[in-house]
Amino acid sequence: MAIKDLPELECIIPGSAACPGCPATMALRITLKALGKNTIMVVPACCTSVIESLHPNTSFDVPVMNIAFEAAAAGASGVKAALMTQGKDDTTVLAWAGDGGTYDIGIQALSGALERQTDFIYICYNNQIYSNTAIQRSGATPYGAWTTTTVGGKTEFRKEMGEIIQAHHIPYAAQACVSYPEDLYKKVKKAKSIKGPKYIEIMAPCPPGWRFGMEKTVEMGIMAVETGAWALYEYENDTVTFNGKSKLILEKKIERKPIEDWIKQQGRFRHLFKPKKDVKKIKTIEEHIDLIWDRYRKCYL
Ligand SMILES: Cc1ncc(C[n+]2csc(CCOP(=O)(O)OP(=O)(O)O)c2C)c(N)n1
Ligand code: SF4
Repeated sequence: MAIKDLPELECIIPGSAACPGCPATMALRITLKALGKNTIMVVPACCTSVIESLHPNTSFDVPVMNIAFEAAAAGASGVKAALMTQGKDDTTVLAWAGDGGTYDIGIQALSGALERQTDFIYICYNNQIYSNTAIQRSGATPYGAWTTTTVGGKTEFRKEMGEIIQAHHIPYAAQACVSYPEDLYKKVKKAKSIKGPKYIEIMAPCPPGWRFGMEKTVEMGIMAVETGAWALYEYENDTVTFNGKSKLILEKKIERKPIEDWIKQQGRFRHLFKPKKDVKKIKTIEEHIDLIWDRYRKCYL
């Protein structure tokens, strides 16, 4: 599929409150092209709850229920139950949350909904920070990254959310990236065709949060995949299948690019290069990515 073959349907109409170059809005456009208008979204506190509605206007052309930060998956479970009571089985329920609302505060509601086999799609757009409240660290923030709560660079590694999701043995999960819209579209379409809980996580490079120019969002996502900082894969029936460049990296058909190529373009890692290059910390980041890929190879090859 080529990008020109994506449906013309637009459920995110012009005039949103997103920053220029916003990955969340790009991901939403593609997701809703795949799901169509018969979708009800449940959105906790995050950038999207601002993007969607500066009262009295909205740029969303699907119904949205805003809910407390920790409650996206619980709210979606309630919406699904209400629809079932009304015999409306064909409406897709989509919980849409940031990484703060997923990895951290919303994880117990998410785990509960997955365990209850709720028939819904949960999408986490992962910009690796709490961006709506001005860039605090989350469980998804990578080691070494500056945020307003990790001023010298984060000292912990990011959580492996994909492995936590897989431990729930749900019918479908996937990792995608906003820079690969056709791949994202196909993964959302597949999720829509499967009954039960589905989880998709979308890498979403955020220009103000990561400190790069707004024209570079797509490039930052491509670099995340090509350096191995992010992997594209699908999880189905307890089997993980890598795709795109991630498959080639997994099978060692190509070398992943050095992490420095990616982080040196982001102001959140500037302290690792100026005033002096912090070779030790950059090596720590590189070695940790190698460790993750070694684990992927052991588990999934
Ligand atoms: C219980 C609670 N704590 C804190 C907040 C303030 N708050 C609103 S949005 C947000 C950050 C959300 O981060 P994330 O889920 O990563 O989404 P993003 O902002 O990056 O889109 C925070 C901390 C809140 N609304 N509710
Ligand atoms: S801070 Fe980042 S995620 Fe939030 S609206 Fe701006 S670009 Fe989008």
